[in-house]
Amino acid sequence: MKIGMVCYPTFGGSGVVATELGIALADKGYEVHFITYKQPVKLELLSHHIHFHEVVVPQYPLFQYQPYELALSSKLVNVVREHKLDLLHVHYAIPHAYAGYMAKKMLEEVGIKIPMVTTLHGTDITLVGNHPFYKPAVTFSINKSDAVTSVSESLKNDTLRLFDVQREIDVVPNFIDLEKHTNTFTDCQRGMMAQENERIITHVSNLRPVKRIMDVIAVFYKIQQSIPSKLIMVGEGPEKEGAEALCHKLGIADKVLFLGNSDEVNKILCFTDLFLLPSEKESFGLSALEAMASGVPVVSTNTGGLPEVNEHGISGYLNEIGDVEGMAAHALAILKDEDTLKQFKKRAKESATKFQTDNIVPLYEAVYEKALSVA
Ligand code: GMT
Repeated sequence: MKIGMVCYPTFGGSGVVATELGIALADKGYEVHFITYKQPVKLELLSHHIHFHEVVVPQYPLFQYQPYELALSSKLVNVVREHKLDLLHVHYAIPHAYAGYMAKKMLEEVGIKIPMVTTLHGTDITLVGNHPFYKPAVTFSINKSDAVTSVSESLKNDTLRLFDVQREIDVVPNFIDLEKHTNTFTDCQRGMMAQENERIITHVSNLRPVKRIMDVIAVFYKIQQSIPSKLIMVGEGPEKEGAEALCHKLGIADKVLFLGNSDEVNKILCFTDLFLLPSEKESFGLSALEAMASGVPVVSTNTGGLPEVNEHGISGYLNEIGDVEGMAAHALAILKDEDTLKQFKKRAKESATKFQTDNIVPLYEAVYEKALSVA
């Protein structure tokens, strides 16, 4: 089967999932064509099973906003025709499902029928897509997809609650290649980051307001009052400056390292003792799963799909949004002694196994079969 994969090529979770899915499908013999404006960050190896087609948007001074959807739908038409694709899989509804539907309609004009699968990732439903400016177009393109998947039960429920959706939604959770996250490094180079007696706490995200970055700093502030520790902040985003300022104000700037975007998150997780994710909204929490796969317990909020990933009292703990005291108390409960920490690390890894690639990719294959049969 030849699949056109449409996604955001940047560090966001939806692009990572699309890329990992494309790679896993190519390993199974599918021909996968990524169609996006830049080569996806995690797509290192192009092979005869993996192709990349760049969507170029020519700049024209008349346009205040350059029409990316138009360029994408035209590119989709051309790639589908040239490479005889069988199916389109678009990740993140805005504007990919809309552009995909336009491409489908244009292809119908020349006698080509191609099904479109839309995967909803989170903010395309809960934050951006729900805005009245976008809602009619998002509702329309979800309803016009031949199959729709969401990355958690919680996101499925949000979609049905917030949108007038007539389509069935299949839940296909995000997944992880456990081998990549198995600590094969003999030396995690922990010494580069912290003293022997210090615990290492990590947060990875796009540092947007929805991640509640100030709560990360506030929770860490309380942890370091009881246990010698360091905080590693990975990612770039609009909250970074404010978070750095807060660290200075609290007098903990020397204990917090802002590393920026990194494609070596696995190495950082290798020496991490605890992962913090105090998000306001999180449809799944791929970064929490990545931490768990590396044997790192997670203290997170109980929002959205997080309870489907982080098992309370097993892989870590869940707290109400904004409950800084509770998150700090749970972090200290995990970090208090070697034995407890060891138990949580072991169980975090075990909890991650149900999301391993081999368990989840067949669910997408079944969705593809279903879309092909209804289109
Ligand atoms: O975390 C983000 O804001 C990025 C966003 C994306 O679309 O790339 O993440 C969403 O999709 C991820 C992959 O499915 C999920 O793991 C994240 O929970 C989800 N983010 C939110 O719902 C805020």
